[in-house]
Formats: sequence, structure tokens, C-alpha cells
Amino acid sequence: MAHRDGLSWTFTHAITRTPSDSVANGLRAVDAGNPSGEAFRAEHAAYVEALRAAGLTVDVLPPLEDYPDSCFVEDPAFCLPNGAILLRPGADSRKGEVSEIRSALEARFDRVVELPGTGHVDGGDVLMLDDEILIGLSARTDREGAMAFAMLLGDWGYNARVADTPEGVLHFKTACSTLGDGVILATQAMVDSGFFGDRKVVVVQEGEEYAANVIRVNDVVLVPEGYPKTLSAIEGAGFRTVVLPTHEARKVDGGLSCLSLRFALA
Ligand code: CIR
Repeated sequence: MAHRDGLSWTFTHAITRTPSDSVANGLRAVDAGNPSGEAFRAEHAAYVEALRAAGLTVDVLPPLEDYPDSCFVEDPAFCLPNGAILLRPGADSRKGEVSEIRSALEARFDRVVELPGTGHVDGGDVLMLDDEILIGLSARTDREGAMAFAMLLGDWGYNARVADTPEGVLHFKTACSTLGDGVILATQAMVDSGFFGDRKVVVVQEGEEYAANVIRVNDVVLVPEGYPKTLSAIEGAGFRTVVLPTHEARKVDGGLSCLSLRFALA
């Protein structure tokens, strides 16, 4: 069986892409000012360092000025130990990011395939757990794409389930994350949706919803700076944390998970 304990948080490698100056034109739901390419690159460098400190080999791809959102490499692809899948992002301005990431995936994986059909899936809508993979329908991920992706994952031996992303939330993983060891971090809206059944959930307090997007990488959980209640809830649940600045990413609706593709190679 393809599922196993630690599948969703035990990694050896990551792929990231340095933010371009054009990130100032990145997509966003609410305008809170443009991110600065320079300040974003400083935050990104700290992020890459944290991944390396957690034990990963990190491939850092060069900035792409033609694609303002291209530093959010999680969206155009999805990686599993046995191969990578090129997705089809739902936003027109992001479609070209798929061919731009292909060679970096081919350098690391023997098997790189394209999402079948014509539907759309953003990687930000895919929550990998150890025993199943949840695919959230959203403004970016449509039912056709989600079903095709679930079918492909099934062929590869993974259980996949299609769920709804709460209204007004960009991506499924904007509002939840795996903390590993069977524990999920989620907003109250996500908990109320019932997707997580009787899994153990650490709930993000009202006002700190942005902090629902964290990443567990081997022994640590990377947490965005400025969310003290969430930080202490995660630590209180027994996890080791590393706090990172994400102020520039946040201006264009990006978080910690969006900035890397993480995977384990044998
Ligand atoms: C977008 O709207 O596509 C970007 N500005 C932010 C993407 C964030 N990615 C993610 O949550 N996986």
C-alpha cells in the first residue's frame, strides 16, 4: 500500500522558486499593498534555510518575471515518493508555470505525468495525510480536475477524497494543515465542515486564520510569525516549532506551504 505513517511530513527534498520583482502584481483577493520583491526574497531565503535545517536538499529555481505568482510552486504540481504530477492551475495567469517547473521535476523523478483531461487543480487544494489525500473544490480546483486527480492517485495506490473548500477561502490548505503524527491544524470553519471526522484537530483561534497554513517538515513545524495563540496551541500539542516571517507572501494570499514542493525520495 502506498500510504504509510509519516508520508505527509517526512521529506528529503524540496523545490522552491525565488520570488520575482513582478510578485508585486501577484493575484490577491483583498489589496493590502504590493509585496516588495526584495523583502520577499529575504523572507524566502530564511524559508529555504529553515527547510535545509530540517534536513532537506532544496533546489532553488530562478525567478520568473513573466509569472508574478511563480514562487508559489506548490500550485502547479504535486509530488509523491513514486512520482510527480503536473497539475493545471485554475488562474489563467498561472497556467504557464506548469511547463516552467517540468524540468526541475524531471531532474528529481523518474516518473512525471500530466493531470489527465481538461479540468483544473491547484496544489494548494491538496492536503496529503498519511492515510488519505483530500482534494478541495475551490475557485481554482473544479470537479472535473479533482475527479481526474483522484482517479490518478487511486491508480498509484493512494486513497483520495474530494471535499468542499469553505466559501471565501482561496485554497483548501489556506485553512488547514497536517501537523503530522495524525494531528491536523484547522480553522473552526474547516472543523465544522466535518471532513476530518474523528481525527485529532488543533483549532486555530478566531483572528489567527492565516496561521492555519503551516508545514510539518521532519522534526519541526514551520509556523508564520505573528500568531502567538496558534504557536502556543501547536507547541502545547507537543510539536517543535520554527517561526518564519511571511509578511510579503501574505500580501498576495501566500503562506508557508505554497512556497515549496516537498517530497521524499528513496
Ligand atoms: C494566487 O492567488 O494564486 C497566489 N497569489 C497565491 C497562491 C498561494 N498558494 C497556495 O495557497 N498554495
